[in-house]
Amino acid sequence: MKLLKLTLSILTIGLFIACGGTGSKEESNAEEETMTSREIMRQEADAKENEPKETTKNENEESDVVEITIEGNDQMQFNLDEIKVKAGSTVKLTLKHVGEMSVTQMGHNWVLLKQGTDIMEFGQKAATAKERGYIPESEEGKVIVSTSLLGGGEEDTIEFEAPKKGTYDFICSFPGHVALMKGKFIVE
Ligand SMILES: [Cu+2]
Repeated sequence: MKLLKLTLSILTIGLFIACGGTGSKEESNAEEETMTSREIMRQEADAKENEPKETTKNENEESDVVEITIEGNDQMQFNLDEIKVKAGSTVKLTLKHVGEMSVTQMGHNWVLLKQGTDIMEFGQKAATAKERGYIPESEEGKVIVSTSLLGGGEEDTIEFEAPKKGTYDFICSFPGHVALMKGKFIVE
């Protein structure tokens, strides 16, 4: 390809010289510069052609993202008691506190727990960890992922890889809420 362009350049210069006349040398130089800048433009265009392919690949990867919105209200309830996702997907979960009560009265979080965790026991220990958003340090190993603790009107979005196939518990770990605010997170 380069050889062809070089040949074309030489031919062009040759043509100008053959045409003769005053200022032909300057013109041929100008033409040569044009060829060079064209070549650069061509290379840039080639580089751009490769970009959309990468974008397409990214779009395919992004199609595995599952967006979930779960709400918590002033009546100490989640609006979902079951969430199903496919194994291998990326979960983008938003917790919305749709109530009006403050975070100290009616705080909500969404905590996904590892299999085999006793949710009532977790809830009891969580109640003592106010300064840590009710995720006690001693129980951190049992948490797959959690949102921040929210008051009325607030929301938080977290993104995580779905754990391996199976059924998991999710809860709100605010004191006293686990009894009502809980559900199953199913990876299939
Ligand atoms: Cu709650």
